[in-house]
Amino acid sequence: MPSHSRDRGPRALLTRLYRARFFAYIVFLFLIFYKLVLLHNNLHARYIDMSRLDDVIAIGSVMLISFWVFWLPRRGRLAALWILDLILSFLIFADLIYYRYFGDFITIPVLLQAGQVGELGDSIRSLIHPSDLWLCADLLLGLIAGIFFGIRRWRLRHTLRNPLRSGSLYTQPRTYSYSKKPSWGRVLVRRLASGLIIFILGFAMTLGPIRHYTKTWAAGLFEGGWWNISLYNVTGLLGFHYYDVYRYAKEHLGGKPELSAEDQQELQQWFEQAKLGRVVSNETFGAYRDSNIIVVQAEAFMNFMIGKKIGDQEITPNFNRLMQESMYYSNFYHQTGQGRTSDADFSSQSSLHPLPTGSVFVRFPDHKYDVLPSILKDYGYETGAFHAYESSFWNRLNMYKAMNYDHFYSQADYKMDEAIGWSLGDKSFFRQSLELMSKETHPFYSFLITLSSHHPYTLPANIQELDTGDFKGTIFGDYLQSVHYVDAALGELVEGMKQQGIWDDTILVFYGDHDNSLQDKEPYEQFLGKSLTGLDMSQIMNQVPLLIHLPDGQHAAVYDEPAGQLDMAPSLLHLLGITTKNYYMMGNNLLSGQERFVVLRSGAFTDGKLYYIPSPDSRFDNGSCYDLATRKLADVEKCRIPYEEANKRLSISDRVITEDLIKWLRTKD
Ligand code: GP9
Ligand code: MN
Repeated sequence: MPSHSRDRGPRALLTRLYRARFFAYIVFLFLIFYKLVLLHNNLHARYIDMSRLDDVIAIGSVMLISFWVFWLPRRGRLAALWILDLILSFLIFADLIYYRYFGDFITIPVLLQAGQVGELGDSIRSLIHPSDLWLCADLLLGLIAGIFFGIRRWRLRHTLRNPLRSGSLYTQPRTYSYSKKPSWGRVLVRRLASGLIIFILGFAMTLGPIRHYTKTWAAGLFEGGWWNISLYNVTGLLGFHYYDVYRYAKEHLGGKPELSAEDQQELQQWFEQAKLGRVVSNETFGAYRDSNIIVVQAEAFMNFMIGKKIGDQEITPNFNRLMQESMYYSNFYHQTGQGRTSDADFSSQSSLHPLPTGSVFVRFPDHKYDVLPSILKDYGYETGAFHAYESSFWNRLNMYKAMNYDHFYSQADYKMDEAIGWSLGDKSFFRQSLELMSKETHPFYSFLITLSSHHPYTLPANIQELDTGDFKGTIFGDYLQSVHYVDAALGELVEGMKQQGIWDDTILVFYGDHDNSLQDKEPYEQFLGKSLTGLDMSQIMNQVPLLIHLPDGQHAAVYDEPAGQLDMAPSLLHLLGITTKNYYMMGNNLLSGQERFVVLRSGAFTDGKLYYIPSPDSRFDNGSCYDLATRKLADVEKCRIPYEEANKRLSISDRVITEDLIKWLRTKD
């Protein structure tokens, strides 16, 4: 036994704690748990409260990742705990920042596209709050303590070795009884056993409650996997990351899952049924055969400010004017997930849902899809994608090749004569894109992706033309300012098309890719001058505008029925007279006159009468089922049948993408 009898006072206490086997470990557990709670309280996720069982999962999951430190000698163990603390704190911090922007957690596929983080520099800086510094306070203390004990140890050794020179003869009595030092064998067994016990405890504390959840209210959650927030609600943050690693490994390292005969039949039946509603021959079918098509996918361009004014200035005067001679879909939804811009692109071109995690562009660019550019190329179109940014972003270079575009004009093809935000301003981007298009043969299909209204929405002062009034100096004001600029660029694009003589034989499509990531309700209430319900906010954040201008300005009207990004490809093909009966698409044909059902990636859906918002705990009956006629909550049972259809669609789409099923389905045609 060490003879501590003479050691009293805070220094001695510190030394004893330092030597105690479990003390540092318990402090470590407590710190990481505290940080997980800190993160959780910062999420402001609706419905999610941390219960006692969630606390057990959180502590258990920390034990699962740290049990092995007991296999190390004491100093190694302390160093390992500090390093683990560093890594986990960084993970929590990264998740926090990511959540503030995307409302989601980082996953392996997202990390695979992490090359993009550099470009998000300004956005990231604006998302860090000073209070986040608490996440690293203990690391600093740990470092100071490490240095303190290091120096102390060095001095003690020095003194023991050289008592006279150090002049500290009386330090010698601070001795320990080394004679009773336990044998190596015993030390080893003790270390192994401690680690093992922590592992078993951690395992039981993590998986026990999760198993309980999945046997009760979270049944089917892991099979569906359509929303990471629901998973987090069950597994906690670390559990979510373990599961994400497992899911990724299973998907990419294991063999392809076998499609059962039953699944095959269900899949084929679903697509057959979808065809019946989509493939119709009416007066609009082929009415614009061989027209050129220009599709503009506008960055973070939402629907709530369409037709609205600030002071006496319209936010989107050009869009509003164009609306008079176009088909405007006032209840059009973006259906994106983590893949943001690339998801909007994927869904609009392929008429499939994006994936619950990561971007299809990054994860499965090599799989087979029935996409607009490839189909139109088969029908004699010259096809091009235009985006004045790095060609590798969102893995576009690879994906666009796979989508069969004839050209992909990226940053290197543009003259940087109007620097805004990440790249070239949209006005110059449109002007130069029109020049590039003028070299193409007719008919052509051009897909343009804008960038000037990207988060954090700061425009150079000399091009700010909107007086944002009370919103001046806020990010919401900057957002309005930037969409006002994009709207002006749209006006110039229309003028440019007229000057180039293509206005009368080109279908112009304009839609927003996704929301602006500004989730605080207050500025929307202030801007719209009314208080907003959960339903209002959900629609605001999920609706983007869709405008289709036909060459002769026909069918101009406001269309209120719901629609979504998946509907673009089948609708355009219909107008061109290209049947979609041989394609595997899941969206609606907006011109078929059929009732429409729109499913969002979160599992929310609407048929125009009902609007369902899922609960993060993924329990159907905890979701909110709204009656759109009264805009009041209805009996959730009213949403049950469409809820099942929505989940079926999402899971069919996921299987088609991840298992490369279009290739297989073709062999059955
Ligand atoms: C960059 C642009 C932005 O190329 O597509 O992507 P986002 O951050 O909106 O997904
Ligand atoms: Mn985007």
